[in-house]
Amino acid sequence: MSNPPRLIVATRNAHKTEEIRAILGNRFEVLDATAFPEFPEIEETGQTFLENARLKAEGISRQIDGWVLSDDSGLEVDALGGAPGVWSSSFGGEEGNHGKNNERLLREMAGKTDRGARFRCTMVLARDGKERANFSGTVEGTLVDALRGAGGFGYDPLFIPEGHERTFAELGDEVKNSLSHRSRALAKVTDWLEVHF
Ligand code: ITT
Repeated sequence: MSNPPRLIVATRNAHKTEEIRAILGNRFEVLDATAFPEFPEIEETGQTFLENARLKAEGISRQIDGWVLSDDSGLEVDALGGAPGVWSSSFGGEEGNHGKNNERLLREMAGKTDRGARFRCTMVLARDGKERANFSGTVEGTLVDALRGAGGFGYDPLFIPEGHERTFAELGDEVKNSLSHRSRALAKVTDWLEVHF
């Protein structure tokens, strides 16, 4: 049997890679920054998920040969006018500190009756420094007023997806990966790759 095709995920967030690996199963060999010492640091200077996803996919694929997939994602909260959005990973003041991010979200949502929110994920596929296609996926839901559950990452302990009563962190990986923003974007990626790979 031949080896599955390689997909290089333009991320340093191990949780994203784990989810992408779990969703794709054995259809692709999924690698990320940990497999490449030369993985460049990409500054996310974009104002939208798509701009940042482009910067990551094109930047990494300029340095590394093969199909590169980026994931720019975040939480949009209705009562906060769509914040934290593209700034989700540093909302609490420190890049990638999920505890501080959740503390700030709880603080800003205290007493708010509109609890609507969605996760959004935008993915870009690139090769040789150029975008080849982009995709996105969302999942609607509501925010709870205290952390619930130990699974997932980021804002998962505060987010109940539509049609459920438990947070992503309580529902666990299998349920999350069956309906998340990431899995919805990834379904479009795999459809595209089946035609173009
Ligand atoms: P890379 O840029 O290296 O991929 P990152 O974590 O900085 O990693 P983003 O800039 O896309 O990635 O920010 C994503 C943030 O959005 C992440 O840190 C979480 O705060 C939030 N987020 C995205 N997807 C999530 C999910 O499935 N569950 C919970 N929070 C999520």
